[in-house]
Amino acid sequence: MSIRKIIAAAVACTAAAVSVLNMSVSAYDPGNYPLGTLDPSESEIRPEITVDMIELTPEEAEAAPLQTININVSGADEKYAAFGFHVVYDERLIAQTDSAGNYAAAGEAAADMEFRTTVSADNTVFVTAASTGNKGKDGTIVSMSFMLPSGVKAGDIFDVGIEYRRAKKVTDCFIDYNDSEAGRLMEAWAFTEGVKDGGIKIVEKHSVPARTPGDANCDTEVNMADAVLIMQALSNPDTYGLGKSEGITDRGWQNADVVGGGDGVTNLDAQEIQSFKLGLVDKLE
Ligand SMILES: [Ca+2]
Ligand SMILES: [Ca+2]
Repeated sequence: MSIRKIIAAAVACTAAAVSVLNMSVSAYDPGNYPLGTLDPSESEIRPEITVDMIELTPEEAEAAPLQTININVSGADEKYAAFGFHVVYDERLIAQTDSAGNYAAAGEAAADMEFRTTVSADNTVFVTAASTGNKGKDGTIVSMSFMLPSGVKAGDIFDVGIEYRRAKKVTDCFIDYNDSEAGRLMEAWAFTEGVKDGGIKIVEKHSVPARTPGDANCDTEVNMADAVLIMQALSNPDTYGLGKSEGITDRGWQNADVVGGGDGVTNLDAQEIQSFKLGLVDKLE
């Protein structure tokens, strides 16, 4: 398919979509995608198209009401030649334009593609990009900026979602350069399984990640390095102690206390982690 044809189809789609604009902001509905005989589970390429979900406290939102939301692709590095879809956002958000009047910018993963955006109606921005070859990469493909209203409070959610739309001969797309069977399956997967909506969520305070018993260095794994860090923190607290730049963190300290009924971090905790790694202890708590 030629680049002109792809872009023409995508842009024409925008015009057509205006006539079916009686939609609300909602989570992506995979039922919109016409599968026909395609079975997405047969697709070897399984792209995810993910919209950032940003969490802010009311104070943070007040201090920085202008927020950038990225749309990211994974699982399709150099597998796609063109994409087109509709970004629908909460009507309380005000989408920002750049100096040329564009409502969205290409991300680095779409840097080698020809990128376009248009506004098809209130709260909806159509984004499309196409290239001569499968030049679409994994990473951020689209960035948009939104202004939050003032006076937001905890519990407020401002959705930013992706919608697949089609009208007559023109449709949204996520396709490869040769318009191959594998590419058709890829598109079917992307629009039925791969879309993850996002937006801006106002929270009372940021959630603290759950404690991982034994993970003293907070790298998400429990291994001998954690036992070593505990022993270092105890024997050389000036370098490895709590609060030192190379030292154990608050969270790591909480993770480290795995034995002794909350008696604090001692060499017995390091030993317990070693025993766990040797299979002598079933579980750390
Ligand atoms: Ca660790
Ligand atoms: Ca302990």
